Amino acid sequence: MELDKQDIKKTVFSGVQPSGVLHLGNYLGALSQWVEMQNQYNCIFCVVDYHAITVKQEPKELSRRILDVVKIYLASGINPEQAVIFQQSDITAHTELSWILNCASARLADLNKMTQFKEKGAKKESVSVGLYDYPVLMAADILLYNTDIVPVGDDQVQHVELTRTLAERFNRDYGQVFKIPEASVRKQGARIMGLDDPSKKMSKSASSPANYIALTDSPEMAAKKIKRAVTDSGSEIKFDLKKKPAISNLLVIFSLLSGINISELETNYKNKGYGDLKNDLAEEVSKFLREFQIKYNSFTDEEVKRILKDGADKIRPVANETLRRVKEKLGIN
Ligand code: AQP
Repeated sequence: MELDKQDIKKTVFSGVQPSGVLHLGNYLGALSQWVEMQNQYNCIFCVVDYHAITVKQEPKELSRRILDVVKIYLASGINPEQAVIFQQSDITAHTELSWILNCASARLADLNKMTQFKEKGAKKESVSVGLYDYPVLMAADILLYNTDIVPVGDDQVQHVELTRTLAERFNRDYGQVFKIPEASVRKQGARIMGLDDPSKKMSKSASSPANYIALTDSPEMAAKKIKRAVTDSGSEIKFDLKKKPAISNLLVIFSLLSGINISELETNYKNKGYGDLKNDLAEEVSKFLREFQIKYNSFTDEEVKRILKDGADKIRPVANETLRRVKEKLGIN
């Protein structure tokens, strides 16, 4: 029987590093998109712990955070009955394929172009080789599962582009193995900016907690952070990324959480000031966090460990089969 094209679901793969507390940027830029996709696609969501160790982590904290990231996935609405959730280090094919891509596809010139390394590396006195090489591991993560779509925030688009380059180069030089994936970036929310500095993205490794709203911040703390967020000169509430980057960022967060589009928000705040916008947004964020955290706190560590084990057991054969085909092409199977 011939399969109808409609019946073949596309595969979606994405992940988050357990490198700190997840924030609204992670949720609005990535996780909320994953939730929408799980009904339509074959979804695989990973906790990318090997990426987190590219910078020094405190071991006890890291193992705690791995479980917490899964709880965040679940609280965001990812359903483990629909989507596979697993821990990267549970499947050895990731590091094996990464090494192979390092040798067979990746070039220093490719990695030298990665802007995220330049930004992250610049802040540190000593930089690990892993931090430099992490886009190749990310390519391995994606390519192992014959991924079609990679939902990410816009800071990761360059890494998905590199993944395409490495896959195309391997297919050309050794024979067809890899599917060529595409990044999927939200029109709105692809880059939520820091509350303390709208020229930098909201980031879990930001030096000041005033930069982000953590998904585990108390609603009261989050409200305070919104009220203290930097604003722009002038008083008009208008979406204008160039002239009003801070207010535009607050409007994007407000719009995504409330479902009210930005032009409607501009109209609603026509004769009002920044303080009014911040008060209402603080309330919206607090309401979101209250509901989110009830769900987050309802999952036990035992449940999470079972979900991770089941996820890895289910998906490991797909990764191993891709790796087998790669090794065969290289003559090392
Ligand atoms: N500010 C952001 N706006 C929109 N999307 C964002 N993402 C991250 N920050 C924003 C997206 O969230 C997903 C998971 O990111 P990650 O944990 O893999 O690492 P990252 O992109 O490096 O995120 P952070 O918060 O900046 O972490 P650190 O500080 O540890 O590097 C990705 O899809 C990302 O695009």
